[in-house]
Amino acid sequence: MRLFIAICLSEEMKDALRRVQRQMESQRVTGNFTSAENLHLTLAFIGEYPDPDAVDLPPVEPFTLALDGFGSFGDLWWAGLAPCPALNRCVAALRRGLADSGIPFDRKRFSPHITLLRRGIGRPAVQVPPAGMTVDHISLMRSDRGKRGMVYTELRRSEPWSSPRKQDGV
Ligand code: 2AM
Repeated sequence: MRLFIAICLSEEMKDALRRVQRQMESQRVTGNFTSAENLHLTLAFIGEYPDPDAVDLPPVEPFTLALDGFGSFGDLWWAGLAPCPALNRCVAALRRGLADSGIPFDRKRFSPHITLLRRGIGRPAVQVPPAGMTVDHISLMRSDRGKRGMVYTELRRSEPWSSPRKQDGV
């Protein structure tokens, strides 16, 4: 089973990202655009792993994410996020938990991005509309190759956050 951990995006965020994709299309940029249902923010990529139940998803103290910026890694084009220390803390806690439980994951430095286009041809110049969302959980996702591209399925969510005293079992 191919697994990763992600933040699933709100409809408002997806609408804003679809608008960015439409700007790219109107500039005759081509490639594999991520479908609206597949837009997500990856926090940790596990890859092939047989036991999804072993993956611990730490509760997330709610925080706000906001779209900010646009760029590319080679021919992969992405929308970025405003700097967010709470997001970085969430990813650090998640990755620490994975490491402690011996679950392998891609240890490349976290570089928050939402992939909009893969194998892009052209040089888009776009405006990313303002959009934001509150994040109160993270999701364990399964990735399968479907007939029309990748299919991402949410397997499980982190438990809701409760106050630190409760988290410590006090
Ligand atoms: P990407 O958007 O930059 O391609 C499912 O494959 C998700 O995991 C994608 O969002 C992908 O990121 C991300 N991912 C991170 N590391 C990966 C890796 N080594 N191989 C495949 N996908 C990876």
